[in-house]
Amino acid sequence: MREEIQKIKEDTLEQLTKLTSSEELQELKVRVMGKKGSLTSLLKQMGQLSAEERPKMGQIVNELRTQLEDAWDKKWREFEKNALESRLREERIDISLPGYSLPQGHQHPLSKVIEEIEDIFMGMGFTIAEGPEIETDYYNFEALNLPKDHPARDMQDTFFITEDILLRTQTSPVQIRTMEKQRPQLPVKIIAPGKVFRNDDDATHSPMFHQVEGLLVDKGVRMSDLKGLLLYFSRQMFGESREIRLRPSFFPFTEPSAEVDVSCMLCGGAGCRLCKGTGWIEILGAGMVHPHVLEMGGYNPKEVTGFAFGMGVERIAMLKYGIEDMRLLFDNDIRFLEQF
Ligand code: 2NL
Repeated sequence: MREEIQKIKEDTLEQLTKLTSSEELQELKVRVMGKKGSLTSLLKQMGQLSAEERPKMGQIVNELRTQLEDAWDKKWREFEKNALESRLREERIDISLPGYSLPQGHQHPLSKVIEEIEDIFMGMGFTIAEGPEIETDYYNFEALNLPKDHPARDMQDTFFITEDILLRTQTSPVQIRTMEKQRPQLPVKIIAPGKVFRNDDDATHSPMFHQVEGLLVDKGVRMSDLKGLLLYFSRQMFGESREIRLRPSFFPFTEPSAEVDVSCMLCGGAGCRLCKGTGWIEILGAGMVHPHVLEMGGYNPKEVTGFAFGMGVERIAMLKYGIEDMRLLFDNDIRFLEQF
């Protein structure tokens, strides 16, 4: 029996060196220690041994068992290690290889101009207000001092959805809504950027365009505050050496009202094709908020005053980037857009 044990040991250790996979190792274990394994059947014969041989043999078999178990544990770890290493080798990534470069997009020139305007006014403590593009007659006209029979309500220009619901023709309704919401708090200091809609469409008009309006309501706000703010804005937007001038004008929602020109950014005021020889370019409309409009917003015109202004973003973008045809801003031609 001792010889048989010795043989099992030698055979097993010998076969162990020839194994190439953990599956083969598992098979070998079954062949030796499984139910019908060589060592198992040997153990079954132990009953035939004499009482004094039995414990000795038991000890030998146990030692062998421990020895074999250690051996294949070692082999098992070796296979695991090899498997891991070959996986690491196969899945290796060359991180020094440059990635595929994707074409980089960027903001639309109109978005850039809107953000630039927002940044300038936020720098002066204004917050940004937004509101619906579909409005009621009340917020778009009535509250802005344009009653139903008012001649400045050009019905041809407004997209009506029903008799009372329309696409906003300016962003002023946002400002009325903001006043309503935050009264009686002071100051109201907001800009309202966004899409507006008018029913005309030709080389110089688009049915959808963008506006930024501004509103400041507080105690003691004066026309000179408006003028100083617009001069600062013009210089930030078009260059430090710009000057502005205000020409008397009319808007139903401001009194007095003015149209604001900036000295020509192309010729500096000498006169050129862009400013049509005048040296000045109109950039926005503004004025002191009409007392009736303050009232509609929930403020007492005897206690507070305010100024407001409005500008067309497409026009500002065209002036800033020297774009001659507004339709280019809406065509989405990549050859045009790439230039910004
Ligand atoms: C222009 C002129 C302007 C306003 C917009 C305004 C808003 C409120 C009250 C008073 Cl809530 N006024 N907005 C004032 C003056 C001019 O826009 O030519 N825009 C392109």
